[in-house]
Formats: sequence, structure tokens, C-alpha cells
Amino acid sequence: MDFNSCTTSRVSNILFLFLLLLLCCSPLLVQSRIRHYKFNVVMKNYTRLCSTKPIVSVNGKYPGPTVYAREGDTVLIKVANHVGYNLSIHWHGIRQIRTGWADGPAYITQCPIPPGQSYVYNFTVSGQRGTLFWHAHILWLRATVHGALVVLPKLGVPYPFPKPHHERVLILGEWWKSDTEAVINEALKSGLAPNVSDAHTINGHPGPSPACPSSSSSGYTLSVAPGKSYLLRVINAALNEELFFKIAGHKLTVVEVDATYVKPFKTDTIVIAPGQTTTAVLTADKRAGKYMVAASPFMDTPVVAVDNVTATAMLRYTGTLSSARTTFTWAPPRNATPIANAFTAALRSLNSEEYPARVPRTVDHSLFFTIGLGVNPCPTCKAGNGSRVVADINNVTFVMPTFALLQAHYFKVKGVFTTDFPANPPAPFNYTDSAAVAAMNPGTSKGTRLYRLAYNARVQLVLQDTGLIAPENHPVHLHGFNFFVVGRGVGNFNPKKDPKSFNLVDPVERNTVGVPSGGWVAIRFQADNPGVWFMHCHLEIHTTWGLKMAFLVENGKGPNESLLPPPKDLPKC
Ligand SMILES: *[C@@H]1O[C@H](CO)[C@@H](O)[C@H](O)[C@H]1NC(C)=O
Ligand SMILES: *[C@@H]1O[C@H](CO)[C@@H](O)[C@H](O)[C@H]1NC(C)=O
Ligand SMILES: *[C@@H]1O[C@H](CO)[C@@H](O)[C@H](O)[C@H]1NC(C)=O
Ligand SMILES: *[C@@H]1O[C@H](CO)[C@@H](O)[C@H](O)[C@H]1NC(C)=O
Ligand SMILES: *[C@@H]1O[C@H](CO)[C@@H](O)[C@H](O)[C@H]1NC(C)=O
Ligand SMILES: *[C@@H]1O[C@H](CO)[C@@H](O)[C@H](O)[C@H]1NC(C)=O
Ligand SMILES: *[C@@H]1O[C@H](CO)[C@@H](O)[C@H](O)[C@H]1NC(C)=O
Ligand SMILES: *[C@@H]1O[C@H](CO)[C@@H](O)[C@H](O)[C@H]1NC(C)=O
Ligand SMILES: *[C@@H]1O[C@H](CO)[C@@H](O)[C@H](O)[C@H]1NC(C)=O
Ligand SMILES: [Cu+2]
Repeated sequence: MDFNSCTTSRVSNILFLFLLLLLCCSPLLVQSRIRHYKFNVVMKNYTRLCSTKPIVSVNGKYPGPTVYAREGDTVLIKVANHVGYNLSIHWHGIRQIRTGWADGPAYITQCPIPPGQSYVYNFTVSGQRGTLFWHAHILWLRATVHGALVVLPKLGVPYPFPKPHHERVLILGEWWKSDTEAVINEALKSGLAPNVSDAHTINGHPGPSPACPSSSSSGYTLSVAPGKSYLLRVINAALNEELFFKIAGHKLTVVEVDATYVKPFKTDTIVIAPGQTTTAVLTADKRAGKYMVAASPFMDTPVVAVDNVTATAMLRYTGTLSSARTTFTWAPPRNATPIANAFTAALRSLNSEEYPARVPRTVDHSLFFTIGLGVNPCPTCKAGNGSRVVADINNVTFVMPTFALLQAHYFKVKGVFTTDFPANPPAPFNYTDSAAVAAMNPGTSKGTRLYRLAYNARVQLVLQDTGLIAPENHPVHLHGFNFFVVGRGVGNFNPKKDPKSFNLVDPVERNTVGVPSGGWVAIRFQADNPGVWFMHCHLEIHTTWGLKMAFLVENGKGPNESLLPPPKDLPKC
């Protein structure tokens, strides 16, 4: 029964009509809700890999609690900081339309929440549905401060694929035996790369590990009933590693990435970078038993060290005897670029009538950003022989301000940032030719420079990896927007030839894109969200080293196109 047939009902009894109205129209009345969450950030001892360490956690959980909302809901999350660190939390992938104050990156959209204080993140989820996540956005705290953020479709709105019977969240992470703040502090002191993690994790568990042979832990168990289908919400919350994810004997049907629907396709292996999410349907249609689930690193630059330990979990059909043997799966080799490329190439926007891909056809700003590493002097860096590794965009190593950029913008505080971020590299060179790269001065410039955009400006941004120090995959994340990945290639971007093959019809829409090692990607977005929006590599070490910048998007016309005023409890610097 729909709203019309309900209101035109010819029942004379008023009370009966009222009841009927309530009954049949109540789904409309409760469409948008306010969801309240309380995040108590506390220290908690966790034992993994045969050792115990205190970690920063939300509500004592690792991974933290799942936040559920429906498209259209307003979410209020009170974050109370009970630990000794400054803190802020980012709702990764939430557009935060006009509510940049709730985005979370410390010193970009807010000053951090000091120990002993709290802040209410207040945002409305609109125009998005699917799997996202939340994580700390300061220091390296996101190593343990993270959890899923699930946006369900509006009530009564179906998925654009057969509804699975059940759903499960699978968070992939990295675990260090040491305190992660000690790991990054040690690296910054030396000027060198930080220690790699000691294990990967699936929902907080590494599974049987060579680092702890005595442990009887089989890791996380994904229980399934024969014949049922499961929506797996896979999240890469690791700090520094892209991952392969697979399940022995089962194919996965990918239906959504970064909370946007894609044309469904089947795959053995999911490739997922830090900051990305992938939702896939698993059907439990194999012989009852136990099947290995594996998460292992993808890194095709030989000189970069990785944690090469595969995390394992177990897919277990109900009724399986505990003595049953586990069906094994190999993890792809760490340099399995063809597997990664095949997965990336298969991603296409659903682009249906209900969910069209609104790709900007023309552009107002055509930007070309080189991304990569560099080396700067560091007299105190003994282990680095007086140098430190840095990272940059267009040769700018971003310097974090000590006052939040969004506040500086809103209150017109001078001297915090400039808006002269270069649209092109200052000195073009052959970015991917090893001889040309070796001849370059690896030094970078420093600054807190932003790129200014008018409201609704259409932007094309080509991200070009450089081979400086080493070519590498960089998963670049943009806050405040989704973008369309219109092109991708190896070598140098060719501005004459490459745009001819851009996909402007059904390119994948997402918030984090992997720039291939020694290659480029082209993205397009419309700047329809006023505020200051961070863009950075989601490999935490590269962010720390300076591979970051921000866009300043001006207000448009009237209140609907303007940033809201800051909330009263916004932390101060
Ligand atoms: C963690 O364990 C250590 C050693 O047992 C103890 O001193 C500390 O108080 C514990 N910390 C927390 C937060 O429980
Ligand atoms: C949340 O923000 C909206 C404006 O977007 C405001 O109307 C509302 O009062 C805020 N709620 C709280 C609890 O601060
Ligand atoms: C990093 O690894 C080195 C070599 O294994 C070790 O000596 C050092 O203690 C580690 N640092 C931290 C912070 O765990
Ligand atoms: C992982 O790396 C360690 C240290 O580099 C090495 O000793 C070990 O053989 C590697 N293991 C695998 C499975 O590649
Ligand atoms: C520092 O210099 C020493 C001696 O020349 C050399 O052995 C070492 O590899 C250098 N370290 C780095 C990180 O360049
Ligand atoms: C850049 O270097 C590559 C690899 O050496 C070479 O194929 C290409 O022609 C060079 N491009 C330009 C514009 O010089
Ligand atoms: C980057 O800037 C530094 C400092 O100004 C300069 O020495 C270096 O040559 C520049 N590198 C490139 C690739 O533009
Ligand atoms: C602002 O947006 C609201 C909700 O979308 C709409 O109802 C209202 O008419 C808009 N106001 C203006 C001035 O555009
Ligand atoms: C916490 O943040 C405040 C405000 O930015 C800053 O003054 C203070 O130094 C920070 N504390 C630490 C321990 O970094
Ligand atoms: Cu990077």
C-alpha cells in the first residue's frame, strides 16, 4: 500500500483512519532518524602474538564498535577522550556536506580533543550508502582506533542486487608488538623508514602466526550456514599496506566500493588499499567444512620493506566437525601486479537509472600533481647520516599548522596558510625514467599551501607517481568528496593522447584511489561542498612524511551552499 491509496481510503471512522495512516505511512514518518553514539576513548591491554600491550581503543574494543546509519540519518557521536594523547576522529568517506567541522583530521578541520575533554561529531549522511569506516586522524592512533561505519539504504529502498541473507564486517589491520607511537617517533628521529608491522589482522586477529607458534588461536571465525548468502563488508584499516584478500574455494561478487554501487563482478581476490572499502557477496554453496581466509600484502616495489606475514581467518560452515581439515589457499605473491590490475580494471560504476554516474563532462581546473618521496637535510638524524626521507605533492612537503585550517578560513585568521598551491609541478622532468630521476635533486620545498576552488568548480586532477627515491603505489584519499576515476596508466601521463581514452560514462566512483607504481591516475569531481578538504596518501607513513595538501572550497550562493557555523563545543587550539 502506498501513501496515496492510504490517504484516499474511504473509511469513515476517524480513529480507524488515523490508525491506518499510522500503520501504512509510518515508514515515511520515520525515514530519517537521529542516531546517538558514545565513544569513550580509553587505554586497554590487548594480547596478540604472545605479548600484551596497552592500546588506545574506543570503548575498550579492537577493532572499535560499528556505527550504523541509514541514508538520510543524522549521526551524533560524542567522543570523550580519556587517554593521554590529543585525539580526533575522521568519518572516512562521509561527504560531510557543509559540516566540515565534523570531518575530523586534526589541524585541518578541527583542533584535537585534548585529554579529559569531549566533542560531539554531528553530521547527516546524504546521497551515500554502503560500507565506510571511522578512524583516528592524528599521530598514528588509527592503528588501533578504528571501526566500521555502515550506511544502509533508506527504509524500503532495496539493494540493486539480490538481498543477501546476512551481513558481516571484516576489518583488515596491522599489529605491532611495540607501541605504534614509539615506532613512528623512532623513525622520525632516525630519518629512516619505520619498522614494518609484526602481523596483519582480520577483525583484530592475526590467526596462527610464526611470531607466536605456541598460540592455539585459529583467528577470527566467519560462521556461515550452507546455502545462505553473506554481504561481506571488507575494510582496509591497515596503516601502511595494500592487501590482497581471498577465501579458499569461494568466489566473491563485488557490488560496492567506498559506499558507491558498482557493476557486480566475480573475483577470487580482492585488492584493497588503506582507506578503501569493498563490499562483496559470498554464497556458502560449497561442501560443508572449513576454508582459509587470507589477507596478505601487495607491494610491487622490491626495495620497500613490508610485513610479509599473511593473516588468516576461517570460514566455517555450521555443522562442520572440529576435526575437519581446512581447505587451504595460497596468498598471491607480494608483487602480483597483474592480479591487482585485473581487479582495478573490473571496477565500473553501476550507472543505473537510480544510481547514475554524474561524471563532470567539462572541467574548470585541470590540475597535474606529482606525488612521491624526497630527501631533506636533518642534522640530528644520525641513522640517516644527516638526512631524512620526506614526501611531497608538486614538490611541496606539507607542513602541519598548529591552528586548524577550517577555523582559520572561517574566522579569517591570517598567517596560518596560503592559497598558492601549484597547479603543476614547478620543474617538469621525466617522472618515471630512472636515469632522469637519478639526476634530480631529491630535496623538496615546505609549506602549508592550499588550492582554492570556487563553489561547484569542476576539477580534473592527474596524480603522477614519481620514481624519486623509489616508485611506489600511493592510495590517495580526498576528504569531502567522491571522485570518478576516469583514467589510469603506467609511465608518464600524456596530456595529448591519454584524455582521448578517458571513461566518462561509467568510471568507478570512490574516495581513495591507488596511484600505480610508476604510473598515473586521472580523477574528476565537482567542488559542491564548501570548506577545507584534506587530500593525502593513506599510507600513514607517507602522510607523516608530508604527502598531503588541502583544497579550500569557497561558499556558493545562500545558506544552502555555505559552510555551517562551527558547533559550540569545537575544540580550541
Ligand atoms: C595493563 O597491564 C599492565 C601490566 O599488567 C598494568 O600495569 C596496566 O595497568 C594495565 N593497563 C590497563 C589499561 O589495563
Ligand atoms: C547538529 O547540527 C544541526 C545543523 O546541521 C543542528 O541543527 C543541530 O542542532 C545539531 N545537533 C546537536 C545535538 O548539536
Ligand atoms: C624496530 O626494529 C629494530 C630491529 O628489529 C628494533 O631494534 C627496535 O627496537 C624496533 N623499534 C621499535 C620502536 O619497536
Ligand atoms: C619475510 O621477511 C623476512 C624478513 O625480511 C624473511 O626472513 C622471510 O623469509 C620472509 N618470509 C616470506 C614468507 O617471504
Ligand atoms: C650512512 O653512512 C654509512 C657510512 O658511509 C653507510 O654505511 C650507511 O649505509 C649510511 N646510511 C644511510 C641510511 O644512508
Ligand atoms: C621518459 O623516459 C621513458 C623511459 O626511459 C622514455 O621511454 C620516454 O620516451 C621519456 N619521455 C620523454 C618525454 O622524454
Ligand atoms: C624541489 O624544491 C627544492 C627546493 O626548492 C629544489 O631544490 C628541487 O630541485 C625541487 N625539485 C623538483 C623536482 O622540482
Ligand atoms: C535549501 O535546501 C532545502 C533542503 O534541500 C530546501 O528545502 C530549500 O528550499 C533550499 N533553500 C534554498 C534557499 O535554496
Ligand atoms: C594537544 O593539542 C593542543 C592544541 O593544539 C596543543 O597545544 C598541545 O601541545 C597538544 N598536546 C600534545 C601532547 O601534543
Ligand atoms: Cu603514499
